[in-house]
Amino acid sequence: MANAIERWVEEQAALTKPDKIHWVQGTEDEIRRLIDIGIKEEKTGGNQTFRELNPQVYANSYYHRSHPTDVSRTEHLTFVCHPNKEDAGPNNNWMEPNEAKTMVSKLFDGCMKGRTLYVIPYMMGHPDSPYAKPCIQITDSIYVVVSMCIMTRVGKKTLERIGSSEKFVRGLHSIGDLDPERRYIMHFPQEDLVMSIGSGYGGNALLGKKCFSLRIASNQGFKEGWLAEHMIIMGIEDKEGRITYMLGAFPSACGKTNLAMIDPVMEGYKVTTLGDDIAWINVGADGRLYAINPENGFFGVAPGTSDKTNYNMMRTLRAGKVYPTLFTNTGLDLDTNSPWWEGLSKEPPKNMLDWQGNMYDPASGKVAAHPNARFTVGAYNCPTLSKEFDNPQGVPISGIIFGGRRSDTVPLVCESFSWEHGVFKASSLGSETTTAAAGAVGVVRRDPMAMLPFCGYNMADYFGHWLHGLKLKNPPRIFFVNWFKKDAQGNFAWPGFSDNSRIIKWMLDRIKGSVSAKETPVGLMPNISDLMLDGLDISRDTMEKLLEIKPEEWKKEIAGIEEFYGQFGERLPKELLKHLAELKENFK
Ligand code: SAT
Ligand code: MN
Repeated sequence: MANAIERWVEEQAALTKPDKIHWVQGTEDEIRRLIDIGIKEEKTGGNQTFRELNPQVYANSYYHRSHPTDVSRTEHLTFVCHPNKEDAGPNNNWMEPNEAKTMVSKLFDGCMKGRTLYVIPYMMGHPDSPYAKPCIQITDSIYVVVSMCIMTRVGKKTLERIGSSEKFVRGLHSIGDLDPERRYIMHFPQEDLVMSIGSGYGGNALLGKKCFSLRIASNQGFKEGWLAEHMIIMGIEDKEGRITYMLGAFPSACGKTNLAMIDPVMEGYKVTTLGDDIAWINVGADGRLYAINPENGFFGVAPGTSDKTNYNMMRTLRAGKVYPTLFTNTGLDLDTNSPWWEGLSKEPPKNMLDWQGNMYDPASGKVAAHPNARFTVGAYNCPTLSKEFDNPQGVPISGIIFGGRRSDTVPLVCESFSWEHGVFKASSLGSETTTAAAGAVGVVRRDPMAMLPFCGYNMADYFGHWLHGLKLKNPPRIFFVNWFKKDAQGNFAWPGFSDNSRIIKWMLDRIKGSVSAKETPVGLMPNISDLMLDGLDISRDTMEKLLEIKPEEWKKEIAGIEEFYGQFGERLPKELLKHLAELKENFK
């Protein structure tokens, strides 16, 4: 008698009609063999899947070029299919579940003819963690299989954990014909099911990532009393060797990964990394929040990453110790056979292919790497990886940092008056858009908790869950940062990167209770004299501007929040309206 996994795989095979079925084990040998197939493979969507890179430069690493239209998440074709439209909320595309399944099933019908169907059993979270979840993904892309082996814990333990149970998260994926018009990412939260076709891009195709660990899992957390969040997890060790764990939420490509691996400028301080993208957060017996990173690797933006901006990530990329490292849609330096991207070095290599495989001409004014070119690398390669990375219980959280990219309005740092006030501020977080999602770049978009594209249910209910759904006795402090404020000349006023640790230091002092803060209309803010600015070439005047609250700007901000809140109607928690009214009052 076949078990539930086998039955489900058989059904999907009957639909997609592959030539072969391959059950992935996730061993080093197997990954090696899959990469070899990908190296030999004549064509996949117009490209060789993998090309071996120079191990002298990046150990154990491979180059991949995607289909030119398949370079980012496609939010407009991503659907959350609750039976009831209102449960998906105004922030999600919605389709009735049966209609959605019928529609995509037609696209899946026979889509794997002549291809291999790979079955990937994987865990999100350490297999020993009570918070981990077993999942099965089916895919027809070797690139996706190898990426999943890097990003998640693939292997037999998942099959053991599922056993004869029906309870596992199902993900059906095919690259289909890579036609952007026939590219759908469908979520069925009622069934813990994702169906994704037409894309090989991380967030669309590695179904353990945004699809499960955020959209489906946030809905599970809503029902079960926990949170699935778009957050980094880091530990900051002070001079006395005490480690304080914090979470940080920023929209994609806002320097989130750099923050997770920051090298503090303060003598004696050290950052340890637990996660750069996703946190699952549960309430412990002591009423505190505990976070685990469900992932096992980093899928980061390459452009802008360098020894200067993120030395620890560069060391991670060069390590090649555990699992191969992938580079996708970067340029390819033909002289050294190594990847290159804007920001890696001042001068581009002389003899280079761009991300589409054409000779790169620096005079063309075009970029060599796609702005959303990515690396995929195993977490154990990270020199700053926390000793607690595999701790099944997770780490206790003392602070949450929210941030966005704002040229004005939002000060460098600010602490909320309370948990509830922090939820209000986080629910109205705004950020200027970047290239990680398809669409216009540089406009302010409200992105609550940096979860707008990832919340798998009505965001009004999600705010309610933050306010009332957790049995919190000991809430962490909530901080808001903006590293991106600009001066009158349009330049960033704050140096950013490792100097951001100075602001983290203030947060640690707040958590310890060793510094006071100023009350302002928008929250608690530092006295400049309490910030560690030694060795930083920044004027008092610039610092004041960075911490300035301009009523004209905030009046606009309030109008923006009101407009954003309007779409939730009656479902929006009253507490948030109360805080909005107070904010308005503060500026009268
Ligand atoms: O692939 S991810 O969705 O994780 C990255 C991104 O596009 O934001
Ligand atoms: Mn992300």
